[in-house]
Amino acid sequence: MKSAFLINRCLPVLMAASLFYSCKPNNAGNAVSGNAAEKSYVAPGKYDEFYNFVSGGFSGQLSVYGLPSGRLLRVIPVFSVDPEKGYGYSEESKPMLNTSHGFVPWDDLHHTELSQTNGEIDGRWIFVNGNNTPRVARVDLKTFRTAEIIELPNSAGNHSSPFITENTEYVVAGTRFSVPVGDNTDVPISSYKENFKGTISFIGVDKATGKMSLSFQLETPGVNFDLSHAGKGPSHGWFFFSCYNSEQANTLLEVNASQRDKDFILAVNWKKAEEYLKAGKGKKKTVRYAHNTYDETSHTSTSEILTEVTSLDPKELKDICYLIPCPKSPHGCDVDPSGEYIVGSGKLAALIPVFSYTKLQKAITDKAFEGEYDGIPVVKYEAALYGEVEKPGLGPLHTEFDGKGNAYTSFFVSSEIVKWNIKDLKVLDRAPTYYSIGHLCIPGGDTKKPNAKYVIAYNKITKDRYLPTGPELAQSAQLFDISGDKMQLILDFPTIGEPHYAQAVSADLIAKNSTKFFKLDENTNPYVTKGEANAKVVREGNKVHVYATCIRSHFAPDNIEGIRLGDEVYFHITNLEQDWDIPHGFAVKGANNAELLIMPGETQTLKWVPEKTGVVPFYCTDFCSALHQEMSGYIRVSPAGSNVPLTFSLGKTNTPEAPATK
Ligand code: RUQ
Ligand code: CUA
Repeated sequence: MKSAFLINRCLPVLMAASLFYSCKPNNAGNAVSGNAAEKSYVAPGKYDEFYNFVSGGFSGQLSVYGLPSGRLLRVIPVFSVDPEKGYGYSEESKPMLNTSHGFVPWDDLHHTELSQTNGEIDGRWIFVNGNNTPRVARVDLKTFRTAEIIELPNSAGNHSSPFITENTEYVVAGTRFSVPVGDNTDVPISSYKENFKGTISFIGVDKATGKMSLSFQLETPGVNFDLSHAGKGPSHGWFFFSCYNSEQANTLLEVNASQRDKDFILAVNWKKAEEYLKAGKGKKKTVRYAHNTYDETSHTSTSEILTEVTSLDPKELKDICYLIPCPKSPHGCDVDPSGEYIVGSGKLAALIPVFSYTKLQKAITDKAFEGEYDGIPVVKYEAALYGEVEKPGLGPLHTEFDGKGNAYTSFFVSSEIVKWNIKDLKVLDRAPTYYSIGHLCIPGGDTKKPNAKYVIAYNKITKDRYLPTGPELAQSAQLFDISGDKMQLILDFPTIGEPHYAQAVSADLIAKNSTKFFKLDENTNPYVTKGEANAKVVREGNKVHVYATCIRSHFAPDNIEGIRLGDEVYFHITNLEQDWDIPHGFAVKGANNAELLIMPGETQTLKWVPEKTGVVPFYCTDFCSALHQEMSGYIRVSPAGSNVPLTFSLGKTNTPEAPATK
């Protein structure tokens, strides 16, 4: 009844204007059930059962919530600078944001993918994508810090990323915007069809260390790759990518890229691609991309620029890529836990097609092709189709699975989650979301072993759901209990930035491995100071290196004189604490960057270029002890050429022979 109403109400809008407005569910009231508070309540001092890693969208960061409480546990800086933590501001972390375009302090983070072993979440790392300046990052789940960022050449709008294979062999990244590739990229935009290409990057992941390397790229037709998922179980060895703009339009895409009834899912046989690579069928291409790694013993990142990638051409290597027609402008591309069913979600389609891996293989063997698209064989729709979910809702985006034979699909336009059965394709339940859901997540919901206790909706629009905060309102997550037959809304909570994909995992898998502090003995930072006795200030030309320590509740040294205008001062601060949860902060008046937040056992460096003479205080910004307010010091800046000697001290008056300068 309701869905028919919504379809009637929304469809004309959708079709007539080709716009992608969303409808507000008509019963958008208080749909929370009676025992909701009980189900989402986690008593003070008690731990949550799940970690929920939620993309921050245009915040560029990754946030971590506890479930079922919805409590925000942490924001992990990844692609955007974070003055709170000194990320992108400390000398040690700046190289993390280096790219072939130089230092890039922001990105748009869309998707999360936890590392897997045998198709199950292993709790070691989480990968995330940077959409704008194409990058993939790996976050270490021992430290909850960004460990590595790799840039992707020949890519733009790195959206179809970072999806992984069942043993984390590869992380993939398909380009959303096709771009001119090769030596001359200064071409007319109107030459799109001839000069613009898509690419799919396969990033290899080292089993032991997680270290990423760009293994190879596939050069593809100039379409827009949107999302993807790897095969699993029987379909392990294959990857599936949705794409839109098979029209290859380059202007007014909302109209011109919505012409065809069907776009495609690209099926990639990556095991075959590996064989061709081994057989030397790849072509080396000259490119430029940055690869940045953070080392947790030196607490320092390094950035290198790499210049080569191996490219495979599926037009020549015929049996790597096949296209499956998929209605219409598909977004999500999701593979069920068995690995047999591939679900395409056409944003403008009024049904959900479910493809069969077995049928696809047969179609390929039988050459059941309807032709070629840009040199890639196109499998007949019916030959790969398992069946269609009819009238599921409007604007399907993403699907997750419960491991009990059911799928949960998000519908942006009709603003709901719809539960349906994979075998008989019947709709079983629907629940409104407030409002306009994008992604959704079931813990392990894209793996072989979902943990179907909850589904979480990540909503684009909140309108009247929270107290107004001016023109900009929070996005939100909504938690549903799915342990019974019907979805039951039990909580909603605002999120940071715009949440796209998110993943959740049982806390047991991660909490026990969490680092408590860094061992000072193991600190190999070149500027470490392993005790107050070693604190010093050293001048090298106009560079002054302050080797300082901090421990409750003082810095050593805390008085420094002999700095001159024109100097660059590097405060290398080592936190001597060896205890959990005792960071110290460091901030200097007038510094034009940020604070440092230094973890126990760690060394971090703040660069400061004084721009006027005088005495400048510095202090600890993190309330670390009863005498935190006393944790401060002074640094004296004299004119260029001044003869004030360089001195430093703690607990005694600074050199009496240093007179005030006029
Ligand atoms: S995309 S809904 Cu990157 Cu679906 Cu956000
Ligand atoms: Cu250290 Cu406050």
